[in-house]
Amino acid sequence: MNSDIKHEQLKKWINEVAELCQPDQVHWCDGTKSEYDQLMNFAVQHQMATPLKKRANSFLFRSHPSDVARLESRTYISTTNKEDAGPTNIWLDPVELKSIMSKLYTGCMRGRTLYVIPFSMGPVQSPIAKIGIEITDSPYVVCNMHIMTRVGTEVLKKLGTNGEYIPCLHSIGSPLSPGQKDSSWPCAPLEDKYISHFPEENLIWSYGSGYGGNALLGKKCLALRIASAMAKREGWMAEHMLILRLTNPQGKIFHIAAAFPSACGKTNLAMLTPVIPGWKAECIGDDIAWIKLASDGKPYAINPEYGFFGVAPGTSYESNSSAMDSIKENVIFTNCALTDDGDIWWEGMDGEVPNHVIDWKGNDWTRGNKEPAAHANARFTAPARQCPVICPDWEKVEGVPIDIFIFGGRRASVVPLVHEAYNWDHGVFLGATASSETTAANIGAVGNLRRDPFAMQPFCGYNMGDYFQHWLDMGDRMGKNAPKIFYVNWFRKNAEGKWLWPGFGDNSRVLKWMCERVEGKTGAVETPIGYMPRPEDLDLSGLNLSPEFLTELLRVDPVAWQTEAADVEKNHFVKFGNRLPKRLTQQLDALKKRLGV
Ligand code: SAT
Ligand code: MN
Repeated sequence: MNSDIKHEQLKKWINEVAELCQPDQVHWCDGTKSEYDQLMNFAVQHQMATPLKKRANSFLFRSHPSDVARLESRTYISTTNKEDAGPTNIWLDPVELKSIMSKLYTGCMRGRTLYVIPFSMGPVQSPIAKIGIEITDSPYVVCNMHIMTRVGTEVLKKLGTNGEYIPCLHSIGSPLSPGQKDSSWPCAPLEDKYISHFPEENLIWSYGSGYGGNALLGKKCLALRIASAMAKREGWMAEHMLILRLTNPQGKIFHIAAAFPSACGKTNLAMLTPVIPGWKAECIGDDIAWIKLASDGKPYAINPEYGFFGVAPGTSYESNSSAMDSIKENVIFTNCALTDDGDIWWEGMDGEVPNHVIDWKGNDWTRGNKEPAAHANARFTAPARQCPVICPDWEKVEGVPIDIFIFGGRRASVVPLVHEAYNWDHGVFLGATASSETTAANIGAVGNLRRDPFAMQPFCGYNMGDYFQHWLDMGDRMGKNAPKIFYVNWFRKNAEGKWLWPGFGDNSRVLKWMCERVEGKTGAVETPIGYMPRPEDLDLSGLNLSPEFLTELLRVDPVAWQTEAADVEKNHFVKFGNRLPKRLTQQLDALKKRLGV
């Protein structure tokens, strides 16, 4: 196939990388099913994957116990000036970082195949789409990329002889000497792992990890970190947002884009089954939105991905039946448990807990074992087209017009079920001060409260202060077409530690209120933190929610919010120095005034 490639610069880059990494051979991916099947056969033969008897064309992989999630502590934004990476990113000088990594890359693919994956983020013909070329030595990565992105010949055709692409270099960092037996999940030790971004030259270098966002470089690395920097330069938005279409009983359509941190229920909200009669929900994307202003002045969003890389534990017919129906066949499972009859299992799945499974580490596990059988960040990789509620317009090249932005996170206390921004600047303030308890999607402590602005803390490829300004600028450009902005918290608990809100399909009640706010059809009260629904403004019919729970869900505690405001001022905004837009300081002052501080 190499001889068919007409893009001289691309061939040159591949040759240079091959010389550096010294693979046994080079394979150009064509994205076909037979290519996928061959790679899966290879993985099965080498005991890297287990075919599942109960799910057609589906496979289970178990990762190395040290390589189970994104690694924020080894993720770098490498810009000429440190200030351009900003206070929320880890920075290294590009010359230094490239020198360290070039040494690691030297000979790192010995005994392996170098795969060249031409992929498109977004429908190939979409004016919003971007092309990437990932080089990897991991068949697991190639198969995942087949599902998560549009891969192959069509992409190369679009690239032509001199089209632009984003180079994404990946190696698991585990060369094989002649005759050496491979392990089932080769990877490099922690101190050699690097997930590096050079936004000034749209370049990604990743080394040492084979897991998720560290290795499937189209996702967080390209579609968020590099794309956010491109979007800033080019006047569009790359956001960590699901995209959802809601249709009300009168047939009016609303599009919602919602940002929540990793493992906070984006996939569940993206596929929700409304509990309120007559409302319909359809999924467009579950993780990333690329948004451009069209000639009508409205923001249009596409989902740049082609599949779902969803958190498995907790997914069930009860919590997300559409996700369960999306994963019946053609799925890659990672770090789930294996049942005795050849199916997968995880904590929170419907039905009985099995008596015996093989756990994610490959060991026998029996019911009652204190350790979970599936890793908390176990994942399924499934084609988006298999989702029963995928929107017929999910691949529309021009995207869908966004009416509502939502921000949120996991907060056991303080933050009420929902509040609405007073205006665009206030909405940007809500995004900029978003906070959440950390989850297993990143290697590190779980449950720690942190600021996660716009759910982009791990994914913004430049100075977050400049990113805040970009949001303000986009609002100025949109004017009256700017979507309304809301903030939600599905995770508030009572004093006994019980969830106050049922979540999942019942979240449609909150979305209904938002749509009615957009239409000017329902009421709200002004509170120090924003507009909020009165109990009678929410459609709670058929929900058995105690009045005490409802009161607590909608309660704004001024003292707790004074503490929040002080935390924003002293521990958060202060980090951004002169890159913090004045308009956000004004929003903080206005909040403090409303709180009587
Ligand atoms: O591993 S990923 O980065 O793709 C998943 C996530 O953190 O959202
Ligand atoms: Mn995500």
